[in-house]
Formats: sequence, C-alpha cells, structure tokens
Amino acid sequence: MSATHHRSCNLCEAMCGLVITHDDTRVLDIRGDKDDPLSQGHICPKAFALRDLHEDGDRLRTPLRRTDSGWQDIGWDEAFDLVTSELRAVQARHGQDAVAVYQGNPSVHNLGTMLMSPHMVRSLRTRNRYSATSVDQLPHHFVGYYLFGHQFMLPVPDVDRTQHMLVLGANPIVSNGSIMSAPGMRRRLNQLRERGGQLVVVDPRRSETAARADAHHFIRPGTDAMLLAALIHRVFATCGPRLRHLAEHVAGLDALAEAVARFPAARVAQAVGIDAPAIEAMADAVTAADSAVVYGRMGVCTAEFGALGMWLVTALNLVTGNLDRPGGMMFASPAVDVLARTSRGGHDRWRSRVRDLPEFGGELPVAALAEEIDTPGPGQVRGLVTSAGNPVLSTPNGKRLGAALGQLEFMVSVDPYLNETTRHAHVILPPKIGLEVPHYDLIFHGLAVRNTARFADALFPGHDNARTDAEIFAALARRLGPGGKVSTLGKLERRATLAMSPTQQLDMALRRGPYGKWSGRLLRGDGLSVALLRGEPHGVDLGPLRPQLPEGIRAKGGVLQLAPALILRDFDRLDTALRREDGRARSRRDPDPPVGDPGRAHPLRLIGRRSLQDHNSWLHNAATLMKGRPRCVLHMHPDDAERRGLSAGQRVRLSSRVGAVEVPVHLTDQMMPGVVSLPHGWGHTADDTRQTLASASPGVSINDVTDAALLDQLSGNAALSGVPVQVAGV
Ligand SMILES: Nc1nc2c(c(=O)[nH]1)N[C@H]1C(S)=C(S)[C@@H](COP(=O)(O)OP(=O)(O)OC[C@H]3O[C@@H](n4cnc5c(=O)[nH]c(N)nc54)[C@H](O)[C@@H]3O)O[C@H]1N2
Ligand SMILES: Nc1nc2c(c(=O)[nH]1)N[C@H]1C(S)=C(S)[C@@H](COP(=O)(O)OP(=O)(O)OC[C@H]3O[C@@H](n4cnc5c(=O)[nH]c(N)nc54)[C@H](O)[C@@H]3O)O[C@H]1N2
Ligand code: SF4
Ligand SMILES: [Mo]
Repeated sequence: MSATHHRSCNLCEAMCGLVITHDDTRVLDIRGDKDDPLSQGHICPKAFALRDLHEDGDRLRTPLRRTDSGWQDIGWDEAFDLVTSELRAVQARHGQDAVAVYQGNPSVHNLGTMLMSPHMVRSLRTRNRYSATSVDQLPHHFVGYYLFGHQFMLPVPDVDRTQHMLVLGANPIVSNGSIMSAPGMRRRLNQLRERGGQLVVVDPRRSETAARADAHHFIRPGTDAMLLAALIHRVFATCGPRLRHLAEHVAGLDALAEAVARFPAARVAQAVGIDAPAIEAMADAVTAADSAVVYGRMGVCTAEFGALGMWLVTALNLVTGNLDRPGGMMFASPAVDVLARTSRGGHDRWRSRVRDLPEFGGELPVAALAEEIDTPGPGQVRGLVTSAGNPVLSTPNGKRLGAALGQLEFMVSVDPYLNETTRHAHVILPPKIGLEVPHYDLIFHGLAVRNTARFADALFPGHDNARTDAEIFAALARRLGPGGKVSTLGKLERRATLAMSPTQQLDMALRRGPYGKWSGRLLRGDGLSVALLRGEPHGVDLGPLRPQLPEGIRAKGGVLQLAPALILRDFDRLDTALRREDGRARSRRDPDPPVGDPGRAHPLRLIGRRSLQDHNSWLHNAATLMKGRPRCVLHMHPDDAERRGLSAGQRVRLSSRVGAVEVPVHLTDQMMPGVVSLPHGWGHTADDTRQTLASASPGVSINDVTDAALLDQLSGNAALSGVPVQVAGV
C-alpha cells in the first residue's frame, strides 16, 4: 500500500518542498512539491539521495567502540556511560579546555541537533569549540555582530523583486543559494531577466551562474575586498551616498569614504584583474537601477579579507540605498524568532593557545584545530567530540588534522557513517537521519527570500532501538550534568528542556513567535503552532520580505556604525596586500621571476567548485549521485596547460606549501588564466571506513593542499580560495 508524505528537503539551505511516495519501509518516488510557496516544485538531483541514505546498508545502526581487534557493537547505555566517563577523565587529567568540540554543517539542518546539542556542549565548559562556520560563513556573522548588533542578523537578497543583481563569489544555480535560501535560482534569475533586470557575476570561473549573466568578470582570487572598496569609492565619487529611511541611523560615512579613497578603480584594476572602466561601470549599474542588490558568498568569505569583503558588500548595499528595501538586501521575518532565542555574539573574549587567534561567537577558527591537538604543552587538546562533520576532508590541511586525531586520548563522533574523520573516534554514536526524524528549518526560514514555515513529522520509524541526534545529545547532557555552577531555577529549566522533544520545543517557539498562537497576531483565524503546520503539508506562506529597520537594529543606540576602528585598521592590511598583488602582477608578466619570489614556486591560484551531484563530503555513498563521469578533476585554462606541456585528461600533481595531490586535469576556458579549480569533499579512504561506493571513487582532497596558515586575520575564517599552488605533469 503506498501513501504520500510531504516535507522539505533538509540537505541544503534551499528547503525544497518534496512529495514522497512510500510504502511501510521504502521510498517509492520523490518529486518536487508544486504547492510549496518557496520552492514551487523545484528539486535537485540530491533530493533522491534521501532515498539512498534511507536504504544505505553502510549506514551505522548501533554504537561502535574501537578495540584492538576492530570495531565492536555496543549498547546505547554502555556507550553513553563510556563517553561521559572518558570525556570527564580527559578533563580531570588535563583541564576543561582539553576536550574540544567540532560541529559540522548538517547540524544546522537538523532540528534536534540545533535544540539539544547546545546543552551537551555547555556541559563540557570548554573554550575549544569549533565548527564548519569558520570554513564558510563566519564573515557574515562578523558583519551581523558589528554592524547590526547580532551575529545572526544576516540580510538576504530580495531576488524576486530586484532589478539588478551583482553576485560575487557565489554560484547559486548549483548551490541553490547560501545565506539566501532560494530554491530554483534558474527560474528566479530568468524572471529577473524577463522583467528587464540585469545579472552581473564576478567569479574567477565562468560558473553555471556566470554563464547566464548579462555580464561576467573574471577576478583574481582573494581580491574581492579591493574591488568592493573601488565600487564604493565610485559611488561616493559619482552620486554620493543615498541612505533613504536609514539616514538618521548611520554613522561613519565620512570615515568610510576616506578609507575607500585609497582604492580607486584605476589603482586596484591590475591586482583584481578587471579594468578600471569595467569596475566603474559595475558600480554605475548598481546606482542606476531602480533597485539593486549586491550579494557575496563563499568566494568573498573564504579569503584573506573575508570579513572586510562582506563588510563592504553590506556597505555597498547601504550607501546605494538598497539595504532593507524591496528589491535590495532585506531581512527575513521567520516564524521562530531566532534572534530573541540566541546570544548576540561576542568577539576576542579568548584566544587560541598556539596561534593566538581570537574567538568569535564562542568558537575558535577551525584552521587552528590540528595545531591545538598536535602541539604539546599546557592546554593541549586531548579529547574531541565531533558531530555531523568531516573536518579531515573539509578543513584546511586536513591531512595534518587526520594525523592529529590519531593522537587523541579520547574521541567520540555523533555520525551515521564510518568515514575519514570518525574512523579516528574511540566511540561512534550513529543517529537516525533524514526521513527518520521530524523536520523544521529553524535557521534557514530566517535566511530565505520569502517568509514561509513548514514542518514534517518523521516518515519512517528508523531501525529498532535507533536514537535521534536529539536523544543522543540529551542523554549525554543528562549524564554530564551542567558542568559548573547553575542556579536552582537554571537546573529546573535545563531538566525540563532535556525532557521535551524537539517537536514540543518547536511548538512552544512557534506559538511565542511573531505569527504564533500566543503572540496576539492571527493568521487565517489561527496562529502558528505545530498542530497548524501539520494541517498545512505544503507549508504556510507568510509573504514577501518586509522592511525591518531602523526598529530592528540591535547595535548600540540603534545606529549602524559603518566604519568602526577594527574595520578601518583592516584597510591598512588591504593596502599592504594591494601592493603585494601589484608586485605579483609584475612578476606574472616576467616569465622567469627571481628566485625567492613567492610567485615562482606557486604561481597559480587554487579555488573550489561545487557540482549538482555532490554535497560537501558526505553524499558519495549515494548510488543515484555516483553515476556519470568522475567529478574530482582539476580545471585549468588551456594556456596554463600549454605553458606546462600538459594535455587534456592527463594526471597532474597539484602542490602547495603544505601538500600535494595527483588528479586528472580538464582543460577549459571557463577558468581564468592563472587559476585552477578542484571540488572539495573528496579524498575518501577505503582503509578502515565503511562506505563502499565512496571508496570505489575516492578522488583526492583539496584540503590536503589548502593551507591552515592562510586565514582572514580579522574574523579567523579560513582562506580556502586563492591558495598559491603549482601544477606539473606526473
Ligand atoms: N550542489 C551543491 N550545493 C551546495 C553544496 C554542495 O556541496 N553541492 N554545499 C552547500 C554549502 S555547505 C554551501 S556553504 C553553499 C555555498 O554556496 P555558494 O557560495 O553559491 O557556492 P560555491 O559553489 O562554493 O560558489 C563560490 C563561487 O565563488 C567562486 N570563487 C572562488 N574564489 C573566488 C574569489 O576569490 N572571488 C570571487 N568573486 N569568486 C570566487 C567560485 O568559482 C564559485 O563559483 O552551497 C550549498 N549548496
Ligand atoms: N576547500 C574547501 N573546503 C571546504 C569548502 C570549500 O568550498 N572548499 N566548503 C566548506 C563548507 S561551506 C562547509 S559547510 C564544510 C562542510 O564541512 P563538514 O560539516 O565538516 O563536512 P560535511 O562534508 O558536511 O560532513 C557532514 C557529516 O555529517 C554527517 N551527517 C549527515 N547528516 C547528519 C545528521 O543528521 N546527524 C549527524 N549527527 N550527522 C550527520 C555525515 O555523515 C558527514 O560525516 O566544508 C567546508 N570545506
Ligand atoms: S536544492 Fe536539492 S538538496 Fe537543496 S533542498 Fe532542494 S532538493 Fe534538497
Ligand atoms: Mo557551507
């Protein structure tokens, strides 16, 4: 007997509505839900991986313990007791900070993890907290914190109403948007063109998005902040700032104008690789449009000036009058008020032991994790919890991290797979995932281009005796206890929360939220609650993005400080980098740069690449996605290949300061000359992992070549883009 189940896909940020046909145990079909108000039927190939994940025989079903004779199944209670006593033992021997925590990307796509893991992490009371944030979107939080007054105040492009979109370092046609949940970007961008709008893309690769743009400019990796400074400079020099309704609420315009005065188009042109008239035209197109939005993502963030770059993206939207305005950069109004429920953040309240890198939002840069484990001395990390992450493949110099994990006294991983990271654990706790858990997007409804809300109960019960992430974290948090002084009221609250299911907690949050049953605002005669959402299987439409400022500003005095001291100081660092880039540009013209010139050993710049069939490191065991040609291939411009005597398809050695890998090369003029591209998330090992398909097509890890020493000094985000490399035939 078949039935249908409706839910949104939890794999990426797009939240596509799905209609799943199933019987008692199996998925029969997965389609896009045409009635979903956000995704309107869109779906990508990865959605079918939900079925593969459900059926995957390699997925772990019971807790595993590593012993001298291999992995051994153990019971849940035994596993929880063991983990608790081992973690506390490491802390007793070496201090509280000796246990580190790493939380990976699927954490934010998992309701239970979002609600329950903070209790367990708090129990540990460690300053060594890490996550995928610092190889990804940390600069966005940095801007949220310093400009708007809350680390989670992240504006999103009002893509459905804009007349001009300037995209830097994002490929939303493939990624379906990030910090911009926008399923079906192809349709949305077509509609932009149909209503007479324009799309301009800045990317060192003619990406799938760039290929559909009205204009595409190659940019030298890592130089976006220079370009953005020049764009703002041009705005000030031509029409001047237009602040509209925010005029009374902005400070620091003169200081910003002075700071960007050092970066006119003519000065940055050579370093960024775009000529001055084109830079000026890019700025003029933004100011001339009825509405415009400048959107920067991975390419801007994961660079040496990630935070300054994102700051300038936001500043450019602001000074052109496009912040908080339909068709510009706006804030979502989600049904669960995440801002009210979370800390506004913090910066530099403590630093990492080895490299003295500042904390942000309670976390240290993950680029520092390996050295914190493998550098001896007081405060050394000796124990680790990983959850929903694969940092050996996803963080810079992952090989060093992999080796470091082998030295830990105790490691536990909450993960459904035995992979390149979890194989180092002493205990693995495998949760139910995907279709086996209830789903509501706590985070991404707040980053979506339209306000909607959608909830689904679990479709399948999961394996006998299996646990959810929420149950795992609650069990550990209970056993670990609060880990320090807590008031009696605090203790009661903690106990009550740990006893509630994620769905119950969500229900309370929805009811108290801006559209909730208990908030006084009525929706269709009734306020939002889980019960209401259960009766709306396609989700509820809460309308287009609405202006929120100045009331919504959380920064001190309700004022947006455009040029705080730490931003102004970073312009000096940018200036130094610009001089260095100019030097490099000169040595690029010189076919034989002098010995000792960094351009000589590693003259190329390495960037990443995403594909529609991949999702970071963890869907390479999904049968539907592993069809077709090999995807872990280095892309290179034919001229760069010719200079090195390389031919299409040949194996090459890609090397950097820290490591080297061998991959096949694909020649394409989609690449900017001087830049090569390799996807991340590959480099699977058959050795001691249990992923049959992934081991059969392992690929190599780009993060064996990326360099943990390269990071944005301001935010601590890893500079994964623009790594200096060399390529040679093997
Ligand atoms: N299919 C698929 N979708 C995904 C994912 C996936 O793995 N596969 N991952 C998800 C995740 S976790 C995230 S965070 C999002 C990311 O979403 P996006 O940010 O849209 O994803 P990327 O494809 O990494 O896009 C980065 C673009 O920046 C370009 N770039 C690289 N360096 C530079 C530079 O220095 N300057 C500029 N201007 N451009 C540069 C790259 O060529 C690339 O086209 O995607 C999500 N969606
Ligand atoms: N060079 C380079 N490196 C990059 C990037 C890049 O563009 N270039 N992109 C970066 C980005 S944007 C990101 S987000 C990171 C991702 O980095 P990570 O988050 O560290 O890695 P993932 O590959 O997403 O691994 C996800 C893990 O979670 C497990 N998992 C999946 N679902 C669940 C669940 O529901 N519960 C639990 N407990 N576990 C689950 C999977 O089995 C897998 O082991 O990689 C980053 N690394
Ligand atoms: S774009 Fe694909 S992976 Fe992302 S939510 Fe939609 S169907 Fe899922
Ligand atoms: Mo990400």
